[in-house]
Amino acid sequence: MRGKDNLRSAAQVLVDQLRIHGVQHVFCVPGESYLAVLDAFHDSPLTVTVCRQEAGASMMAEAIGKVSGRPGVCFVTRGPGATNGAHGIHIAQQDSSPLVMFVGQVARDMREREAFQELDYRAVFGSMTKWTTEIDDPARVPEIVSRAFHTAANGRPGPVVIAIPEDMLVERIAVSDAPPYAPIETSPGPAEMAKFAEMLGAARAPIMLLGGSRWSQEAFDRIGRFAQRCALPVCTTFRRGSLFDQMHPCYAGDLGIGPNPKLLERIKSADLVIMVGGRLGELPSQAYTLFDIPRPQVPFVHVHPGAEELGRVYSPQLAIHATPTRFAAALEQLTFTRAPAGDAKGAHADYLQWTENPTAQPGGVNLGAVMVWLRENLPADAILCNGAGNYSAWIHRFFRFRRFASHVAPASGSMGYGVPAAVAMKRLYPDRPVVCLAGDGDFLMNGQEFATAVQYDLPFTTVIVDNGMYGTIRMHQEREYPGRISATQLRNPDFAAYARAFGGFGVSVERTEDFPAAFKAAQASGKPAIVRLAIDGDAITPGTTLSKIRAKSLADKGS
Ligand SMILES: Cc1ncc(C[n+]2csc(CCOP(=O)(O)OP(=O)(O)O)c2C)c(N)n1
Ligand SMILES: [Mg+2]
Repeated sequence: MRGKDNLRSAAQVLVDQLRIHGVQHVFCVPGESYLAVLDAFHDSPLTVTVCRQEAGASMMAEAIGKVSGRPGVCFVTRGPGATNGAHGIHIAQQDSSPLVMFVGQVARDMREREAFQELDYRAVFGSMTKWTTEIDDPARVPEIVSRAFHTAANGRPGPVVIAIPEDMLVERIAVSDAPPYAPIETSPGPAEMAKFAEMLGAARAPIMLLGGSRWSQEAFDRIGRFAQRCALPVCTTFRRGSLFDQMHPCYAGDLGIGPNPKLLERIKSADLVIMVGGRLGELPSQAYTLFDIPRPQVPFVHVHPGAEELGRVYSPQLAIHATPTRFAAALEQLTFTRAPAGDAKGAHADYLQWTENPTAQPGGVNLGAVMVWLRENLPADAILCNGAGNYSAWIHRFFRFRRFASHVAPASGSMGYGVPAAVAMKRLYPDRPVVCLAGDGDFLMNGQEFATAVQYDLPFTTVIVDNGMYGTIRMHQEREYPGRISATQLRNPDFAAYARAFGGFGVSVERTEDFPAAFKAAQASGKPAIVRLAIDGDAITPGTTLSKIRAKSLADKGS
């Protein structure tokens, strides 16, 4: 909007620029350091979600970037707002998600005095972002915002931080808008694809691993068709389960924490490993034990949109610098002189067997049975969000994702992600069912965003897996220091009452057979809801119990 002088404030230019770059949602916690932007929101068509803590705001923006491939946007105030917001920045970095975070900054003439809440953002965020900058000259707002969107979204996506001094924001200027940014796709060359066809045609036990970002529904469909054509087993890497239809006849399973031992055997005995989109980081590489570094013992093809990631840890026989979307498109054209012959059938049978039935668990509620009920009763377009904790092992093992981007969870292993991600998903897709799964520790890291869900009438259901502890760490404790419980016990609030106090629906479940009715009641309430599950602390993973881990460790240490 222009004033009487026919000029716009830098804040107005900035907000106009967001619209031009296709932004619909911004997430924020307000601050006096960027009042002029808040004012520009007033007249803009942007949908603003005001949050309760900046970690929630930055995670919501990251979740939008993760599922859409377009930069999510959040605004936080200087100093403490910025450091709270760091949480989403780190996730965007590790998960390769495009994110632009704007941070209010002290006035330009006060800088370097350690003015109120002043920070040097280039120093603070320098190692966590693709780019951190500060806008000194209002005339450069269009240029810098344009660069931020290109930088965040292209190559290997990631976070960008832009500090905006408060006096700069109110300056009135005549400046032209920059055009919308466009994602830059990199395609594999004919020589790389010919080599790929030759390697795949020669392989007798190939396997494809999917991960990273820069995917699309179309790429998801194309990889599915290609896998079928080549009988190629395909597995997904940690927290990327919805890059492939898990009931596809070629789906081999989830390569994350606690994978199917048969899947690990299959990968170890493969004669060709193809990693598409991801980095083969610590979790999918099973703490860097699966393959030799730098040259894997097995022919290795790495397809990645960031040239700097190719050869970073693993030196591939064939490096393909391409986005997964373009690589998937190129696969459709691929011809073979020798037909590939993978064991997709065997791989999928192993997957089905590993995930079919919940394992026996101590206590009244079997989380495996809950996951099986959810997979059988949620529609395919449902979105599942979660954070970190051992409870998520049951999701990875028993839930079956069927649609692209239907799982929104941090590959970075960050707790507190599920509720903000669910808020963002319900903002983005009001008509799709959204379910959040959270541990009791995990939930209370950003559980205050339940208030945001109530404020904007976002009816999603949060299932809280309440085992009264930071279970993951207790598990590690029992393995390393058996019987010496330290700082892992939790005394929890009444989570159902918490939901009601916020204006939502709350119910507590003590037995597996009561879960379906409780979940249905939560959904029927039409409100943000919490279904709290009382979980026996001994039920620590789908495969073993806490007491068995302790007993084994004591026996090992005694011997
Ligand atoms: C932000 C953050 N802080 C700490 C950790 C370390 N950590 C990983 S899992 C975990 C415990 C999770 O507890 P809970 O959510 O109750 O799930 P549970 O393991 O009990 O199922 C902790 C503290 C982390 N991953 N992220
Ligand atoms: Mg717990």
